[in-house]
Amino acid sequence: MNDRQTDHNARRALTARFAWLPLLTVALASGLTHAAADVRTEYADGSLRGPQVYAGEGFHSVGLINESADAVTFNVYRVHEGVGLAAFEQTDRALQAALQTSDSVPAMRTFMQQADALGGTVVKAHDETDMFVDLEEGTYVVSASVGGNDASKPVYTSFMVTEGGDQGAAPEVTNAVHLSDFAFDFPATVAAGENLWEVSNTGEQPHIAAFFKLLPGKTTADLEAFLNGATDENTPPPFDTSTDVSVEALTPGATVYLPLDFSAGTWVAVCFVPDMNNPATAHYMEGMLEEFVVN
Ligand SMILES: [Cu+2]
Repeated sequence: MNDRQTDHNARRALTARFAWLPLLTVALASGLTHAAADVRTEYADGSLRGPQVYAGEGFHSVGLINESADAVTFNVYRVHEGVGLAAFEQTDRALQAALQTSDSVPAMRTFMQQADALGGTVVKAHDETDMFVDLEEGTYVVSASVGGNDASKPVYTSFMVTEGGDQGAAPEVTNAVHLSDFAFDFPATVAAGENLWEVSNTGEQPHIAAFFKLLPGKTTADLEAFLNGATDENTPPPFDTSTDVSVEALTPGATVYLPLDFSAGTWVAVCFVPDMNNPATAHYMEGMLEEFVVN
């Protein structure tokens, strides 16, 4: 990436996209009515609150509630047995810091030894996103980072999942996409509006999906040139910087059900995770960059 100042806000927005955990926004249609989520986590006044225990394995809704006036990035993690919460938070903070450097692979490997990343998203100010997670007995952590670009200082809450209660079934969806090494398989055309998506990581590395809506007349090649720093410093971003949609990190084998809201237009899905076997290369350079049309 180059350091040239194109448009400050656009650059700032773009910088946020280069970390694979603290990404972006799912722009949920406002005015949606939410059934109360099974597990409600709430960000307000700089801290994140949630239940300490949830009784119920299987698929359950995790409410990502943002009471603040800023966009907040939420991530959900399952912590491996024997890993303390303090150790996990230290590992996650170290990863967030490492993602801003050119060699984040050691921090990624440490993270993957300690926890699974189960997805997440950015929630707009004063909004809520409910995602469905396949809960198992064990310890879960939810993190929240303001603005998606202050990833070194997430706040956390954790809860234990115990047996009993409802055994949740997977929700029915009409949209599904797989994240593999190194490709997406989005349908060629997608219906506009908010839809629940089943997103699965079928690869052996962590993946994300950041979405860029191309401006009229711009192409995927224009986006690639911009992402690679190959465009002139006076060239504005070829995408709409006001419509952020993303799926946060999923570790191999993880599946999340997440509402995504695409407006009509041409979109490009991009994965910025560095190749763990080739750290100088991001997944999007190896095939995880795919265009699809929304109408
Ligand atoms: Cu990837």
